[in-house]
Amino acid sequence: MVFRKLPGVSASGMGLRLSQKFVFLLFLSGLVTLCFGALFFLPDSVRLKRIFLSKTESQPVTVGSENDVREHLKKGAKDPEHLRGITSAKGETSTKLKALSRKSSVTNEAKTDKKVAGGEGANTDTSFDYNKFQKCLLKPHLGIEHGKPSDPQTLQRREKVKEMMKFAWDNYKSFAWGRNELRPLTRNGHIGNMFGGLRGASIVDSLDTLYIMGLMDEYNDAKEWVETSLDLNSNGEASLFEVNIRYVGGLLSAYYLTGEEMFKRKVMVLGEKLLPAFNTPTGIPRGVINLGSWSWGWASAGSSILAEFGTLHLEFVHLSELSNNGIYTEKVMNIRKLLNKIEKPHGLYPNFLSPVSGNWVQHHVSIGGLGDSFYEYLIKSYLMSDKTDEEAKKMYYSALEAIEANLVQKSPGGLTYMAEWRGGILDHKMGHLACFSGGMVVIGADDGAPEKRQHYLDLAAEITHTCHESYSRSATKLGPEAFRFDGGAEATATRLSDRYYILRPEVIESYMYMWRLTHDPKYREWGWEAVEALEQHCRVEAGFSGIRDVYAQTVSHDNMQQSFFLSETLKYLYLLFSDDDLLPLEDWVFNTEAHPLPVVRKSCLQGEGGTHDKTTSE
Ligand code: DMJ
Repeated sequence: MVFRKLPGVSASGMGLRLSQKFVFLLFLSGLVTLCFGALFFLPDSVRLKRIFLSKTESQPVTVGSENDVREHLKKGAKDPEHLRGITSAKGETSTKLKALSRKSSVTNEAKTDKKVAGGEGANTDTSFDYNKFQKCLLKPHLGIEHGKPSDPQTLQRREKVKEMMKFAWDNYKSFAWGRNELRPLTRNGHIGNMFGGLRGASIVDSLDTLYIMGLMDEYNDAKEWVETSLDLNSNGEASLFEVNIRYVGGLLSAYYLTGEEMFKRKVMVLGEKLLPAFNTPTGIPRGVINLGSWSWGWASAGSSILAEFGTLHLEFVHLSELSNNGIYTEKVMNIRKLLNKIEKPHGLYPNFLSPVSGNWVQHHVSIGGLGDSFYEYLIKSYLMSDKTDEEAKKMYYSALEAIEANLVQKSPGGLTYMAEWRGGILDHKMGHLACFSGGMVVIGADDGAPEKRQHYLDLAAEITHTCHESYSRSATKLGPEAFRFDGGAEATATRLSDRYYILRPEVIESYMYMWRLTHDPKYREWGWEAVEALEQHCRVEAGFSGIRDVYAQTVSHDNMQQSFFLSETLKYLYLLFSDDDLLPLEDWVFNTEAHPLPVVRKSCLQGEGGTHDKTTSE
């Protein structure tokens, strides 16, 4: 910059007066601060940013199931937030928590580094009283005779589902043991990049399913592998969401069902490794976390996904329960605090939020992928709190009201569906993932306004019916990844890329809840149709595989037995054909990967405890 000599200004001292020098210096320092601040908003790929804001992690991994919509991260979602100024919503709590979690994580890593296969013995408070917990349940968790149905046809169907689980498991064990998932056509294992080096996703996801089905030899093999071979000292980039719902959820539920202390120790170690993800200016966690090294990570300003940071609450509350350390609950309550405070377009929650500024990044709203389990966790947080979490309840019913006002549609053929919303414009499409919402609406039907109870039951039934139609209108009787209601389509996929089925559970999940809450036999029939279709089209010689086109008469397999098939699809089918006293809904909520977590009865747990021995079937 060139400074010209101004008339009347002394040439001495670079030609500037003291006050002018001061203004100039002020201007200069402002400029430097601005430039430095702007670095945070540059894309991660810009060299300058890497030089000045070096961090320990590398590029984000792809998250979500292989074909999951969360794949948008892989495509590098454009982040308009980069262009905005920082309006940090970070409150006092998150600053305090940042300091706390930094300390605890470092300490834990130092401890776990010295240990083998899982680093047991990390920050675990062993004071959790498992016997007392059991006494606080209202009913025995496995019911009378493990929920065995009295009617022979239902029993036979349940046995069939158990056989499917054993077949899926045995093949995983033979060809992919210790890997994350089975590739049934090539008979080998798949590791993928969602779990940051963690292995055995199918084992951890299967523990509770094997246990409730009474497949005890298989359960014991799974338990032994977790004990001896589940190495939590991995060092890769993982999806916080996927690790939480599958590993944390799977281990928590294995502990609560069996009382095996080893599961608790493992989950405590893993829980601590997730805490650094929350070290962002807002406390909204980033989607990707390096499990191996503690890092700030927040210089990476990509947006966080509603369904990911909104799907931690159930597991984190239980991590606090078991460790007697409030940090986990504080982390998720901080997320909720921000979501409550932020303005919501038409009362809706968009799918992307900047963890740096705490602002929405795009106005895309969906009950399917990217949004789905956030809504699920609101109502389940309320139910899991023994109906004491009034804030979750309020958020859930207001969100549902906004969804009904803006997204729920009726097709010309009379099918109710939940469209997607893009800045006020409706996309008349429903994803398979959105089909969980029949189950969600029905479990919340009783606790809304009394005059709305019947309305919610009807809405849940209509959505479940629509999702069933998406199955029955295909050649295979399995549903596509997404189906549309425009251009003459009614619950069918119009794009080639939406025609696949990857063994997803959501439609069957809604059948299970609808059955439990209405006992309308059609839900069991619909579930059985799905079993027959799975057997006919997805069962191959060495396991189960997804298919590429549900409308094709001759199927083409995708060579992947997803871990959620064992954890969710088969578990929900088994429950559908069991009596209601197997994992009664009064005592258990299922996380979004179908891992049962118990209702937290604070007053009972802190008081004398329940009076009944719930350890054995009554
Ligand atoms: C599962 O991992 C979970 O249900 C998740 O919430 C959504 N996607 C898969 C199953 O489709």
